[in-house]
Amino acid sequence: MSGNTKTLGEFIIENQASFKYSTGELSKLINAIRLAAKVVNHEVNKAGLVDILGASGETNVQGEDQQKLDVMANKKFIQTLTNREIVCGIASEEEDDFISINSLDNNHQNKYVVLFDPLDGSSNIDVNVSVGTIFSIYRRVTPIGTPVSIEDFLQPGRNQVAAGYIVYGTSTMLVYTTGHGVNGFTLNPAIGTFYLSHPDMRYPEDGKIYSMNEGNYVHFPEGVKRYIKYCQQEEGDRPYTSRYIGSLVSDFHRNMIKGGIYIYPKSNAAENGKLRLLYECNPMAFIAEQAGGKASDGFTRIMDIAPTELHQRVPFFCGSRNMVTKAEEFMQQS
Ligand code: P6P
Repeated sequence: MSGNTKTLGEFIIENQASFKYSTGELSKLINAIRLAAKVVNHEVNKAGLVDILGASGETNVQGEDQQKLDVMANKKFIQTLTNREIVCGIASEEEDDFISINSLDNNHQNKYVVLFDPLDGSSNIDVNVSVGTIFSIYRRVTPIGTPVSIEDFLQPGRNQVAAGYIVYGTSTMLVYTTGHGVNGFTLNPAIGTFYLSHPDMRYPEDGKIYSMNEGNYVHFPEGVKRYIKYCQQEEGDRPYTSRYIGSLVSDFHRNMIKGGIYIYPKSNAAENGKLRLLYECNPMAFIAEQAGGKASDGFTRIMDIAPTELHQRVPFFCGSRNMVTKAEEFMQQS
């Protein structure tokens, strides 16, 4: 990094005035996530060297085998967020229920709830493919001074005050928004500092990449099948290229840089799709929209969906605005 490249810490201070709530609070939140990201990054990068690979022998609320790194990442994010005197509640893909966090004065004065998927794409860990952390931040809606409750977590995505992801790839990046655009920071592991490497990230309006697990083709809704055939037709700038890493953060990140669409639809095997609304779809939708992209369930804007339960799943269409609109047209025909 050149000497004048801005660090994440400098960026937060420069921009905290634009955060519509107490300026210091955003810094504390992002700094907690920054610290946890560095620790998880260290563990992910050395996973092949120590016996941390493989399942921990436990399963999470989704019934999925928990990889040991999942468990470590979950604990690390909970620990760093708990220590910051700003969070009153945490929800995680790896926790059955939300966790209530009281303030040091025991008067429940903390104002924010954080929801996260600590290590998304964890099935890729053993094969050395990039994985990621996804986080979503809201202000509580129940009265300060009372314990946090489920209503504080079941807010529509449009209420988010911040959202982001960390992608542990060929380099480790932290990408986030507070509602004023999207900025990407790359970690210099030699000194443990994130530098502003991708200022004002924009989703190209069009793209030529479509990302989905076509192995489920026979189970897809007719509209998705028709959209896939549209992508494969010899016409104009088509056929498009199919790219699917099997790690949402990685597929999303590539598509935001190059242009593209990610689709995880419902199917006969997954009646609401696979991705979770609160800590995968909403934060990625916030980032996508802030970068000029689009995110829906094929019919309804993701961030307008009223959540009903902590781990609910929704179909997910996300990416370049014009590609998502075209896919929605096929969905609305069926
Ligand atoms: P499938 C990882 O488990 C994940 O939640 C996303 O990161 C990824 O895009 C998707 O599921 C992969 O699911 O069914 O294609 O293996």
